[in-house]
This record gives sequence, C-alpha cells and structure tokens, in this order.
Amino acid sequence: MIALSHRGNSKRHGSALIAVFWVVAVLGFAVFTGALLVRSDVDAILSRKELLAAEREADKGIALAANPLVEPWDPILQRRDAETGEGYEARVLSEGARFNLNTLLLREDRVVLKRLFAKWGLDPAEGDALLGALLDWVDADSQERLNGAEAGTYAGRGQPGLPFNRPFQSLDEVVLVAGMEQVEARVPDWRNYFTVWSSGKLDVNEAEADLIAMACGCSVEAAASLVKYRRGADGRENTRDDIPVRSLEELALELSLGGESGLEPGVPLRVSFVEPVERIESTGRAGNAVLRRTVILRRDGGRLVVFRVMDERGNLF
Ligand SMILES: [Ca+2]
Ligand SMILES: [Ca+2]
Repeated sequence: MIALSHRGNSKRHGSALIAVFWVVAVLGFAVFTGALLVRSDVDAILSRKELLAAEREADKGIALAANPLVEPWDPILQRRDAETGEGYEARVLSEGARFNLNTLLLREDRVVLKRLFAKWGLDPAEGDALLGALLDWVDADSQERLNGAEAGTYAGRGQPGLPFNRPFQSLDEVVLVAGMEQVEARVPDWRNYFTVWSSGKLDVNEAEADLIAMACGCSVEAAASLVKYRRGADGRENTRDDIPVRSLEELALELSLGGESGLEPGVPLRVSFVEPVERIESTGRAGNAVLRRTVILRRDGGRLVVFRVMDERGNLF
C-alpha cells in the first residue's frame, strides 16, 4: 500500500511537474510572442522612417537630374553616405528609347508592330488579331475592321464600355485590349517596349539594338554595332565620349546599309536622333529601404513640363 501510495504521490508530483513545465512553456511562448509583436511594431516604425528617408533620397536624385546644368554623366547623380548607407542613384534616359504605341497605331505602321509581335512569339494570326484590336481601340469610329475588336467583341467578353476609341493615355489602358492577355502571360515585361509620352519617333541614340532592328528592318547584329559605335571608346551609354548619330545617312552607314538609299522606305518616319522627352529614374536608399521613382518630363525652353511621376510599379503619385 505504502509503496503504491508512494508511487501515487510520485505520479502526482510528476503530473504537477509536467504542468509546471507546460505553464513555463506557455508563458515563455507568450512572452516570446509578445516580444515578437513589440519587435515587429518597432520594425514597422523603423522601416517607415527608413522608407521616408529613402523617398527623400530618391527625390534629391530627381531634382539634380532634372537640373539643366547637370549632364547625364555628372558624378553628382550618385551619392552614398559611407556611414549611414543613405543615398541615391539617378539616371537620365530618353523616352524615345521605346516605341510610341499611339504614333505607330495612328500612322498604321503595321510593319514594326508585326515584327515586335513575332519577336514576342505570337503566331501571324494572333499578331493580326492583336494589331486589329489595337487599331480599332485608337481610331475614332465604331466600325470593326477585319480581325479587329469593337464594342460588340468587348460586350461578348463581358467588358462593356470598351474600346475607348481614342489614343492610349497610359500603358495601363493597353492591358484592356482584346488579345493583350496572351502578351501579359508570355511577355511580362512588354511595357518596356512602349511609351505613350515620347514625341513619337524611336531615338536611335538611346534605343536598344532589338528595337532599332525592328524600326530599321536590319539585323540585330547590325543594330548592335550601331549601339557599340554610339557608346564611344568607353563602351558605356550616357558618358562624355558618346558619339551620337545625327542623320539618316550616318545611320545607314553605321548599319552597313551603304547609304541613306539603303534604308527601308518607312525608316525616316520611325526614327529620330534627339528626343525632348526624358525619363529620369532615381533610386533612393536608407537602411533596408529602397525606393525607386520615375519622372517623365519635357524640357520646353527653360521650362520643365512634367508628364508623370511614378513609383517602381508604375503607380502614379
Ligand atoms: Ca474604333
Ligand atoms: Ca560612352
């Protein structure tokens, strides 16, 4: 009996001990969770502070890059505080480095858009349908063209009120065009090819080789040798030694097409050598926060006309 009782006592002691362990464990967990919550509040405050500081840095970069006295290669466009790590990197780019989608559509330049859609992997039938839908979107009438898309088509897709029958005001509207869902799925970065803010033509002194090849109907290799030429001896874009192409004759020579007569007939309407609309991209950093801001502006005499201020996702401010 005693032994049993003893065993019983020891069992009770054992249970009590386990219960104490549980209480300690649960309390410990609670304290740990509480500490985590407090910590995450502190982190939120810190990161909010860092985000604001990063935003201030990004804006400093924008302000300097927009200053007409600051050249694109000026070292002032990059700053990093050695102690705090705070700073910005700003770049001045030409908005003409992208195809102006409105200009191509209003001019009905099917050649360039078909080349682009083929590069994106659309088959000819898909390319024709997308081209027709884009043309119908920007033209003023409501008559559906062959392979096009007007109100009836969009109503059938459960999208009443489309198309807008006017040029695109932003690339976000382009997503609504019938057939763009395939492009979104296959070419997630399609926005990088287009603008609606440039003055209209592709700036051959800033565009990537594949876009120059599509505008000029030449090989990507020929366009790449033009890009290499314009970058100058240091091989880098937007530096003091750049050699801009200034005429159709020079363009044709650098593309190894002999002379101006070697260019495709549509080229003069598609390309330019200077672009008044600039894209300033500035990345601000503070602590763990990184914030990128993009401003699109035109230098109009001494005046700056700002078209759009965006965050890194293209959202407007
Ligand atoms: Ca229309
Ligand atoms: Ca250079």
